[in-house]
Amino acid sequence: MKLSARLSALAGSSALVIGALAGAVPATAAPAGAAAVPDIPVASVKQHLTDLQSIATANGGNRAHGRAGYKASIDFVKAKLDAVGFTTTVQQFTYNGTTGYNLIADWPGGDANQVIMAGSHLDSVTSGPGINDNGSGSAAILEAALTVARTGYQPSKHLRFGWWGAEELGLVGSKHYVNNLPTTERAKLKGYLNFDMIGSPNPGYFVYDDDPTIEQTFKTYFSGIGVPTEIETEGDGRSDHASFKNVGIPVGGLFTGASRVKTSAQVTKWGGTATAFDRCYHSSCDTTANINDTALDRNSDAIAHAIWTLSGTSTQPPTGKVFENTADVSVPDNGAAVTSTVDVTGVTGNAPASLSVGVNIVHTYIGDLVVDLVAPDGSVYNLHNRSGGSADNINQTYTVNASGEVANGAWKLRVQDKAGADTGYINSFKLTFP
Ligand code: DTR
Ligand code: CA
Ligand code: ZN
Ligand code: ZN
Repeated sequence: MKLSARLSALAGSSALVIGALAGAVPATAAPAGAAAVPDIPVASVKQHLTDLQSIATANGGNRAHGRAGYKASIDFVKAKLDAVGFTTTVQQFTYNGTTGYNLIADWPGGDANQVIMAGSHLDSVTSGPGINDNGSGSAAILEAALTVARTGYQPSKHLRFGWWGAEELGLVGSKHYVNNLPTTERAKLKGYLNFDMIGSPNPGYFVYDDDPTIEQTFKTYFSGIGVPTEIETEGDGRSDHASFKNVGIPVGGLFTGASRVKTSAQVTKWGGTATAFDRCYHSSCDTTANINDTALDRNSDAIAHAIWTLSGTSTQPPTGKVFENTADVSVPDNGAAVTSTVDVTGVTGNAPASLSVGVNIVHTYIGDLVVDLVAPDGSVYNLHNRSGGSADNINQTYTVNASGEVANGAWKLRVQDKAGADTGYINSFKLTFP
């Protein structure tokens, strides 16, 4: 029974709804298929190491923060990337009273809201040229970047590469980068891959045990070439991935070992000797002679596998995945809120920026109603807030930016009737991934 005299509906809410669509959300193009992953020629990676060795030799024997050899290393890498079409930026910072440099290189194209980044620190310690630590990681991602350009790879996601300064002084460069990255930009980083020491002379094959998708991507590669891997146990906090992990960005990476001694079980697994993985760690003998070519080749190819695999498809859930609850739920007149739940399963990653929310509520005065979408973690997205006056029924598809929410879990439609004399029920609640 409608009351004749009623206050007009409250002003509309500043809902997170981007726009209420009358029809279904149009299907987006299927994500591009993964391109074939090219082999990374280890000879090319080794040539970069030879060049970095020459830079160290010409600049006092090292490529350390604040020394001429470091800036020369940055200029060397930047020139190669500029020549093949990357958009490069040199980011300056100050540490210990001296200027440091990060090099960021973006490959034009791909979804700017979904960025995959590979990074390595380019600085050495002052005691040597730092060819394994960390010319190896720097040279491998450089060659991966050059291969992207050479093959004209156009991934679904946006590709970014980073070479960090002053890692040896405490992850200084990567911390500076992350600290100066706006929150909105951090949210776009769907994965950071770190490569610090990947050519150790007495190598182990370690995979960081951080983001499970990234970890599995590396493990799949190595099992595909018949090389057993182990979880990197001492990695936490020990290299630049920590800067990204500390702000909630998914991370992963590879490592072949430093001063720790290879166990006899690991010798059985990987060959080599029960001595340090890298006996020249942070020493003057960390030269081009301090590299195991097989390890460098395998890890360079693993890097390419991960970059192509993680960037070649969208993290958006499969097109047209629908989750619906059609059970009727009575809405008490001027009473407590009630809910209808859908359990989303089998969807990797986060929900999309355009999550389609189908709402069908039978009611004789929709101005009484407050309708919210509640995400699995409890986040509330208001869909309807007492608008519509005496109109009957809500039968609408809303589009919600739920990209900050993990897709899998129990999503709820919450409805409350906040005025007397009219009532109704939830007829159906549907989530459709674009
Ligand atoms: N801190 C790195 C070397 C290093 C030592 N343990 C790990 C574990 C994972 C990655 C790197 C490292 C350096 O000296 O640059
Ligand atoms: Ca190769
Ligand atoms: Zn080091
Ligand atoms: Zn290092």
